[in-house]
Amino acid sequence: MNARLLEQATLALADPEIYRSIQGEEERQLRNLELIASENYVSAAVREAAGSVMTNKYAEGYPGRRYYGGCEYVDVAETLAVERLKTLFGAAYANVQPHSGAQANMAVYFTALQPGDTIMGTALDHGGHLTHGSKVSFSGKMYKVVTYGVSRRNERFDYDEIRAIAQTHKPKMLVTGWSAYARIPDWKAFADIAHEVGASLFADIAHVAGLVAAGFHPTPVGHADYITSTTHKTLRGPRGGVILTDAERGKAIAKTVFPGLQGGPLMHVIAAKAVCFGEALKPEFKDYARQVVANAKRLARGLESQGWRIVTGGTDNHLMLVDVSVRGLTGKAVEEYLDDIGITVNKNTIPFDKNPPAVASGIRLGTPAITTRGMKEPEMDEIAQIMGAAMEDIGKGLRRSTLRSRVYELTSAFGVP
Ligand code: DSN
Repeated sequence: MNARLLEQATLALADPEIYRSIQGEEERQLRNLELIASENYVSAAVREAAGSVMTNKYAEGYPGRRYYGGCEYVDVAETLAVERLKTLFGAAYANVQPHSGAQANMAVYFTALQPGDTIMGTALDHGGHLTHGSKVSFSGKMYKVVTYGVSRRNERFDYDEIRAIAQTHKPKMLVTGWSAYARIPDWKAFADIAHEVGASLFADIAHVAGLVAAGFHPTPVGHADYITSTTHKTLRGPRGGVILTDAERGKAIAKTVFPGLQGGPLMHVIAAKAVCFGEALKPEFKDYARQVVANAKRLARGLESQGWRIVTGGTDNHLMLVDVSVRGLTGKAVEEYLDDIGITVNKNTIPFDKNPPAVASGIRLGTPAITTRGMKEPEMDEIAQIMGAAMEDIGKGLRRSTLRSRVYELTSAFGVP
């Protein structure tokens, strides 16, 4: 019996309810078309490291400076993770301990700001993230928040508008990086604006990190003072966060992460992050990232050719926002219909949305997961056709079973790692 089957058999006997829930999720991931822009499928090697015995080990501190004995092997894993990450992005300092992207962002704020300072981040409905100053997040509770968004003219950033807001409010930090912005940002323009008003520039590249690492998206390294990312989106690693900065700021970041915010690092996740960074350094990862972007462009064109409006008119990265309000639909209704035929997406507000987030006028689509399965341009055309037909069928429900079969036919032809 191979190791995976043996492990599954052990869990099935020890805890059949959890075993069944994991089996169900595994089947869902195989059967469904995963178009959530922030999700991906990790390799078996990443999964193995994340499920390894390193979960048993306490290792408060940093390699060579731990508060526990027996850290010689976890030190190897963390050092490899740090060095590979520095190489991947060309950064002087890397911290791989944050448990999540939100905690990485918190560490940046706690390092660079005092409570009550002003931060300037993108509004949530313009592609920002909760931790960039939303009032329901710690970031909106602890700091004064000024928001900026995209221009009404073309739904893209207008650097003169952003500069004017920064000059009026003089934030201590300009927050960039987006969960739903499909265009290339001008990192130098953001850095100039921030530095002109005495702010530091923070770039949260969680979404595009894999594309940046592979050279298919401009890097904020050299422009931003602090950079954070998650490791599980386009980077295709385990769930977690990382921070990049220069050597001087790195000393303060290290203290904020531990002991400031966290206790023991998740060494099994750090080992899996190291595996992910090793994979991202290989030439095959460039091919993957190139195809992610090509697939997104093709899918956007396919939907557009059927009369659906893509916010900003297309995409330069791995995601797109489809404005479904042009045909009187809501993001919520589209998400529900697509879920029912095996296509997983999320409803998403679009810039200047008239609907609240729980209803939304758009859906967000991304190609990282389906590209990992090996899908290419012909499959993007088929997905666009299926989605177009599905959205036409909302409120009628005449084509559900045919469309479900077409989705199943597609996913049956492409395995998952
Ligand atoms: N929740 C993530 C996303 O879906 O974009 C951002 O952290």
